[in-house]
Amino acid sequence: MTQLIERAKNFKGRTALVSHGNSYSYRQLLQASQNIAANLLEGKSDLNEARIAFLVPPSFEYTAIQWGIWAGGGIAVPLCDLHPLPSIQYVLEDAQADIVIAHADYVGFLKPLEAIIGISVVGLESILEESTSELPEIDSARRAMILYTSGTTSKPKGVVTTHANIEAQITTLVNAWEWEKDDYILNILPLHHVHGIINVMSCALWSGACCEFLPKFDAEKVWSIIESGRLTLFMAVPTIYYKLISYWGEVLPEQQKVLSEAASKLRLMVSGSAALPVPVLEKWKEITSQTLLERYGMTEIGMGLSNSYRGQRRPGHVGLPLPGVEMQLVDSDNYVVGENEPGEFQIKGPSVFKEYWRKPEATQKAFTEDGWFITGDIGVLNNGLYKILGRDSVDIIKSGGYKISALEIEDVLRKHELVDDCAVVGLPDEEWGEVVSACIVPKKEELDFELITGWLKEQLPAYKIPRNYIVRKELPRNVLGKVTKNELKKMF
Ligand code: MCA
Ligand code: AMP
Repeated sequence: MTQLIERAKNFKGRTALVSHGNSYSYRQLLQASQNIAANLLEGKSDLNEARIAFLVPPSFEYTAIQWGIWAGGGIAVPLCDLHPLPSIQYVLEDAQADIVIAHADYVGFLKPLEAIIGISVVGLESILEESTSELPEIDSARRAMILYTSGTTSKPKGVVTTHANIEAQITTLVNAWEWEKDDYILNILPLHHVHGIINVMSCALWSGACCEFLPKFDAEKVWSIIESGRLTLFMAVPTIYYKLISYWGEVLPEQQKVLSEAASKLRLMVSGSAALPVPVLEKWKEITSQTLLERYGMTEIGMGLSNSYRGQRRPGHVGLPLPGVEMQLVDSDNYVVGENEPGEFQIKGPSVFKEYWRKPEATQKAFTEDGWFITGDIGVLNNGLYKILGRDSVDIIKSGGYKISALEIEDVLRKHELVDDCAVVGLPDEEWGEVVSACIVPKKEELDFELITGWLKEQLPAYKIPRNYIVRKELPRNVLGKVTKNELKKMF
């Protein structure tokens, strides 16, 4: 049994999750996950790290499936409900998953994959049926989860974490942010990324606290839950704070007072996944009296740096390494830099992932010879706290907290019959952080962007679709023929 599941036995009578208006105790969660494990095992003694994918919106059932896979010895591969079929197919094939568990809303959507890639689509109801089985002993060094994240290659890579990695990612946050069993958090984030899975849901469950799911972000609903007074903690990406501020700006002054008062009562509000613009931090403080705690993390490492829970939270900074996280900043020759000198973050510690799934070369390239994970993020130590300055690659875009590979979008766009060539960049944006933008060299004079957008939506999730287009006869290139993306950004 993994530690996270084992600990739940201490909290059996407490509420673990609130989902679709129903409350579920830790006892119910344990029971449901044991049924699922037994149904997955089908008489076998261990799933032996079989990849079990699942397409289930954030809910009690989502968590029970994750725990059921872990209890049976499998590797959990959560899928994104915003992704079109080709993106899902890519993940299922790459992960070599044998089965995909689907919420009723997605069974029909996934069914064609049974014929295309030979996977079995299993309905949620059947996997939840009562069943019993002996459960295997799970060594914490075993693989537990694969999350797909974009990088400097076109296609997303599967980041493999072990149970020990996940436990380290959880415990460092539980300690640093002083989680306790009476905490109550709202999850509005997708559950195929670390932010929602670890920082929100798993930290709550580790602590015996309660996590309520709101499967789709909606500013009005979030404010009304804040107003109810039941939350003690809230965590989100900067875009969400921006949207909450916009909503607050539109309500009547009496209502603003009520919302502000309610938000001021939470014990902690955290921002991360992308740079928190200082004006957003300041406006949030003005309307809620809360100084957002900004932290820095990555799918491959969990959380690395954090401003202090009790001490200083400096705007525009991400604080110091969390307990258990070793961090160094190095120059391009891999020498550690001094204070005020920019360098690249490298991270070591028990929270750092095991490998990219079936990509030994990419895994090797991601670490230095002495075992530091190379993040690709550039930062500086400024007056005792770290600040993120940017990334080493223009091909990585952060929009709404999602990490997006420009190369992936370019590869898809080039397949369109009207596109001769293209280049994709992220343009700065107050609300989204960056917005995906494309320069197209057309095959013919006329380009219909609506048509291209519609076509792209069949291949890529909405957050990867370009919002701005320009058309040029050729792309700006340097003497080596490489597209000069910083030049290109100025052309928009
Ligand atoms: C959606 N829209 C966008 C974008 N996304 N426009 C520009 N750029 C975008 N990125 C448009 C839609 O097309 C639509 O337009 C309108 O916005 C509303 O779309 P919808 O999907 O309803 O948006 P939303 O639900 O309001 O989404 C905003 C969101 C979401 C809640 C901020 O992006 C989100 O959940 N982000 C969090 C992602 C996350 O968890 N990242 C963590 C990974 P129209 O109305 O015209 O059709 S990073 C991580 O885990 C590391 C470890 C870390 O450090 O945390
Ligand atoms: P992901 O690959 O989706 O896990 O995204 C990780 C990336 O998000 C990091 O490598 C950073 O570039 C970015 N990131 C996360 N937190 C912050 C932050 N507080 N400030 C700036 N960038 C951040």
